[in-house]
Amino acid sequence: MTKKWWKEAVVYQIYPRSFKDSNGDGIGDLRGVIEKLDYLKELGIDVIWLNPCYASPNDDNGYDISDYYQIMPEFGTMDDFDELLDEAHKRGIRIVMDLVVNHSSDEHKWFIESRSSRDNPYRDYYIWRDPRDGKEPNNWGSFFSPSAWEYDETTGQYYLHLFSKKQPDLNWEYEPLRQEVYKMMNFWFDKGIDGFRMDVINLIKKPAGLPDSKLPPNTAEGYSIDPELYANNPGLLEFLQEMNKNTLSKYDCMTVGESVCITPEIAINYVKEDNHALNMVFHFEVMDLKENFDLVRFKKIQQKWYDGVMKKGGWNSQYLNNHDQPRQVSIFGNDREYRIESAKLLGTLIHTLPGTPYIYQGEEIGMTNCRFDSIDEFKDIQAHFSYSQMTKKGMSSSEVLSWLNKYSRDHARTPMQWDDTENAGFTSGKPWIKVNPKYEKINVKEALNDPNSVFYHYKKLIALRRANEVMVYGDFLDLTPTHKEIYAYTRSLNGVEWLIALNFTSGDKKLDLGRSVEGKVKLSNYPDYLGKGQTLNLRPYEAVIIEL
Ligand code: TEU
Ligand code: CA
Repeated sequence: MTKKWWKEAVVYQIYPRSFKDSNGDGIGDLRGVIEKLDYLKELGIDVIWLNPCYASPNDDNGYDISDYYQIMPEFGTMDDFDELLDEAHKRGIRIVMDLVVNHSSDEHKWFIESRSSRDNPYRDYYIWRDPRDGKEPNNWGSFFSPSAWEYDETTGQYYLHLFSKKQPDLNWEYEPLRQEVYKMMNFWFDKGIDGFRMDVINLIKKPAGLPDSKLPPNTAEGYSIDPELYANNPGLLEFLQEMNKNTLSKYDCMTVGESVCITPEIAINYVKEDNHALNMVFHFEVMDLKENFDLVRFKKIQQKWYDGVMKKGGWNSQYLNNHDQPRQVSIFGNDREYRIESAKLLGTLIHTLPGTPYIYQGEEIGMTNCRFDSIDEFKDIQAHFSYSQMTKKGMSSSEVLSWLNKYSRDHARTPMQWDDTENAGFTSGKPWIKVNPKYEKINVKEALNDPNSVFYHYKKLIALRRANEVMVYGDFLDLTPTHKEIYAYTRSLNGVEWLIALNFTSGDKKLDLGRSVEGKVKLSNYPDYLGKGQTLNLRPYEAVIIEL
């Protein structure tokens, strides 16, 4: 396995809007990130992935970019960005930006031009089609609105938008558009950034002829949202390779491509080193378990991605939450009696499974889901779309609210909890979104004062990874593929063998592993270790790393 810094790194994701507000307008900003760099240095992370901070009307919080060369004024200026990059680099922290090029904002100058007339030079930057029988060109549904098509009076055609109607899809078939994207990427690389997380990158190639979806309608209005049809279309790899040749290959950078509906069989083509496309992808297979977690299925997913990607010359990512997902401790752990233990267990899991671990802001202090009391408290466009779809399909508004209270993207977007002062120390003004009332107990200040906090467990995990190649390059062997409650596996490299044993339940569990479980404890979320001979003896949410 070739050695690369991005395989050894731990990435910390920052959602700038909710991280730290430096000027009291209630919105997190880049100077807020600068203020907290020493905190991140203390944690020990290697890379920051910054969610979009480009100019945007914020229909989808920055995933609708109106100028790829400008910083969103609410977040600061280009000088602030340059300073952030510089200050991060001084501390040995790299910065990865979000690349959102499946779509732009409808307020981008390309789209304003494009929609102005059929023969405008920018017309083909987007995907325009004639009406079919006076209606949409096909039956596609959008992730954020019923139809994926919006009619534009000026030119009498529809444009495609897989997300909101303020996020028109870019036309990757058109070479000048592709060259504009590469130029823009090189602009950021030349500033010194260290890579890109690529938003829904496997949607940029549309299926030839834009055929109707064969799925039965799945929106209340009769359209079919069909991610499988939109994703991984023939020709995508060639686009990624062209991008690599024109941009990525010229820099020492890392890339991670967010990819919907992706399997290891498909992903290996994008991330195999010899294919010169991406370094790794984010897949959704683990996230798909969130409404019905099943440890055996989770293990199968890990095994499949290890065999199908890591063993075949590619690399994986490991994450359990991000800005689009509920808080991991509320979904995969126990955010009540065992919040601390289970938060540490989940951290141990993603740092010891094969692949690059991604921490989402607040995860390192065990932040939980928030309670939202009415639909108005939700800020996310997707929450409002789900609310309207689910109520149209017959759910009561209280049923939808309780669903959103588990799964909304806004759980990740409540402000980072810095201390127990008003608004969790996030802002001196009025926060743009509700602060989770649990901040009085769960906050950074508290965590830093408690040697047993989730924070220090993460800090130790990161330090262990830095000091022990076995955590990065070690072979992975699942010892308990069918066990529903305990996950035990080894990582081994050059004669060093580590056993990782995790109890996913709130009960005491014993298990005869059929091989020795004794050795030196490298890290645990309990003060002692009860494993003897061949028998694991784990307390609720116990997570141990043993050097055998
Ligand atoms: O997310 C892509 C995506 O598939 C999400 O809409 C996902 O289905 C959902 O959030 C899971 O509940 C990316 C970005 O991460 C997201 O924030 C953007 O809204 C979206 O693309 C459009 O740019
Ligand atoms: Ca601010």
